[in-house]
Amino acid sequence: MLSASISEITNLKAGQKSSPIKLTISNYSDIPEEGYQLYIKKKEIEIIANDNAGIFYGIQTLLQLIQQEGVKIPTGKITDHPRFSYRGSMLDVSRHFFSVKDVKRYVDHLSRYKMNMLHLHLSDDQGWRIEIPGWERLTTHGGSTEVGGGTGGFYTLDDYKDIVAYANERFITIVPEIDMPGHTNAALASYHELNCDGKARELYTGTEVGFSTLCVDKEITYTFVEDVIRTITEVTPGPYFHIGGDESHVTSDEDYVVFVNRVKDIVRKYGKTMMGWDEISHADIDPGTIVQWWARPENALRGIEKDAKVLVSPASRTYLDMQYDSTTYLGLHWAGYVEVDSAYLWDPADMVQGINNENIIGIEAPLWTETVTNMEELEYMVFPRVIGHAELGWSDASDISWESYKSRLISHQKILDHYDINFYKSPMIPWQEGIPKPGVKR
Ligand code: TNX
Repeated sequence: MLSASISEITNLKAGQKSSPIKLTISNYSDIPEEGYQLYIKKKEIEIIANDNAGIFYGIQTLLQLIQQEGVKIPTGKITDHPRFSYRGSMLDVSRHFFSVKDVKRYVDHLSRYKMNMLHLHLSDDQGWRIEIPGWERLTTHGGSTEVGGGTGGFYTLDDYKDIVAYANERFITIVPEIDMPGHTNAALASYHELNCDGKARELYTGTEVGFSTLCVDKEITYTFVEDVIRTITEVTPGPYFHIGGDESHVTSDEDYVVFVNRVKDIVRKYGKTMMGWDEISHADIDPGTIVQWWARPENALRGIEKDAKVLVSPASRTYLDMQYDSTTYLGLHWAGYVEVDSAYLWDPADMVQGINNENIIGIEAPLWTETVTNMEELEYMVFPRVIGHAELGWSDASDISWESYKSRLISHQKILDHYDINFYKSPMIPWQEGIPKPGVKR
């Protein structure tokens, strides 16, 4: 359960008396959920917490200290806990498919920064990426391509369970998304009966958005949606199911509300909390629904009026597919350029009047993959920005400081190099050249 490298360092189990590293879970009234206290003494290190997650995060901190400082680390006490309960990233595996191995590597990256949610965008116009028994063509046909015309791919239910279990061991919850009623061309190409005109669409490998919709008037649509939601929720232990709901430009406003209202009942029937992009606040959403604010703050505010919680993902700050500057060789810039400072230097609860700490469940940084085709490119767009997003999710606003962050990023370079993570060497950060990798002899 705990990361391999720390068990190599300690080679001891929690509770073992003779260990110089003690891990203790008990009822500590002064430690909040997922929090921990780390005591570094001369001859002993102790981590205490109320839950496994807290111990895990204490270990991540200890590991970072050792990786940055070497085995001689300063003595002291660290008291730490997260600001928000939802700290995550999204990976679009539809526009370009990413293998189970790639997703696990991404999970590893996120877990080191104490993120606890990975949202998988499992379907879009360009590809359907998860097996649904009874609807095989979704994957055999709808999963057979991707942006640019590559061969795509999909996860079997066993693959998906494997990802869920791997993430769970690192205290990361998988949030599955099936985007609907728009962004559904891959499904509409696979089953003609899902189209209002009964005609199957062609597979799509371009990057336009907003041209597809499920047929809101047909009962088969809801049979389909229910099969999909039942199948996926059965293999998803986490509390959420994300229904997408963005950019349904060819669904009428009336149809959109009818559709989301019906899907809402299905999600509830299978015991999950519904999440969706901010447009879903137009529907009669239940209290506690999670509205993911990406574009329109007025949609998030409408959600709050309906007692929804807001997941903060404004494109201009959190979109990992936005270019760093005009010279970035990957990515898009419709929401502007997002350099390392603008990804980090903001407060989720101080962006829009009326979207306050108590309305916010957390922050998520999405990576859309229209232009991102492999792990190396993924890491280049994600790092170092996601480190800043992780800090915004974890630390109080009063602890956010650009000067301190900059110097901490420099010391993180060692860690990024150690794990062979490709990252953008922003000119804003005075990176150190040619640091030898730990363990590599010259
Ligand atoms: C908008 S963000 C989209 C995605 C695109 C992304 C590209 C959102 C809910 N919809 O379909 O991939 O922009 O940046």
